[in-house]
Amino acid sequence: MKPKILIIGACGQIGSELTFKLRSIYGNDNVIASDINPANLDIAKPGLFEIIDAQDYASIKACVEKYNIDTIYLMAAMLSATGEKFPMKAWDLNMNSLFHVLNLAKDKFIKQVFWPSSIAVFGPTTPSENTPQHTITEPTTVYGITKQVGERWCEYYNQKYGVDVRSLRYPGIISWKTQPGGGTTDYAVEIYHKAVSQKKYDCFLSENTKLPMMFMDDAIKATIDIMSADAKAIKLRSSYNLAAISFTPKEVAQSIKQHIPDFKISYTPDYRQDIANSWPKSINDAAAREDWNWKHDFSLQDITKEMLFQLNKKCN
Ligand code: AKB
Repeated sequence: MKPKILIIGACGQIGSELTFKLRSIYGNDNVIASDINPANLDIAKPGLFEIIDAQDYASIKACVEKYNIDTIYLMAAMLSATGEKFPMKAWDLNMNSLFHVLNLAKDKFIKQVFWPSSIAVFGPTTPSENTPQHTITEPTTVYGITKQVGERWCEYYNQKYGVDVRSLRYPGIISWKTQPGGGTTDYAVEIYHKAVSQKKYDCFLSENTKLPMMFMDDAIKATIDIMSADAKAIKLRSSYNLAAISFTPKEVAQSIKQHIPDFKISYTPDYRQDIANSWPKSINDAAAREDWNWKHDFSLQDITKEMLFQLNKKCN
């Protein structure tokens, strides 16, 4: 039986590509895209689209009933950099939306939930290389706090109420179709756009800031794999560490120079440097690899080649 899916925040960086992929697997009629902003409607076309504010329980529930939804992917969130500017808004959006969806599952309106966590659950006291699944999580950003607390609530709803919730700690995600917004890892997308349009980029992180990263295709594969895995295989109901590669701004600039030799990079670190400094450099995702056979495909070289190819095609 095919799931009947609602994606909340379907027009964001990950939501837009997830919508496209899920529709290609389950059909346009089985995947309802929703977003708070009607101006984003085009991103979700062709297919069913609803305007939903992730903080409005009544409108999520009405949509679930209208389409007999059994699965929700909650992709709406305020990310790390914007969250530092609007701490209470980040808290309200990230927590209220999670509770709405978990409560719909607890009350048996839906059967399954996907909720993204992040490497932002970690903080300066976490071991920063090969960060283990179970370790110190003392985040110093509001976004990280919402993700850390959210993980606890996911596990709680699973253990107390049997909610089938699944979650991944995404690293920085690199994509060419939709730009990210408000994150600390956004530089790793901007750099490719600027390389193609201006052959230069002023990076808001310093040259040796190493962070865990992943190509969008790998992130979508991981999301769909964890959601379609046998429930018994999903042993962690908080959130799984998920890794692909790690690199610094200098390393990504070098990989771009192999294709655009006159590309120039400069560095003007801003408030996002402190956030990046508090996050791990690399992640140990052995649990995901063991429990549901996670495996990434894209190296930095593969990502650079694909990003430059696709962005050049878009520009011409
Ligand atoms: C951010 O930079 O805030 C996000 C994340 C790592 O969760 N991309």
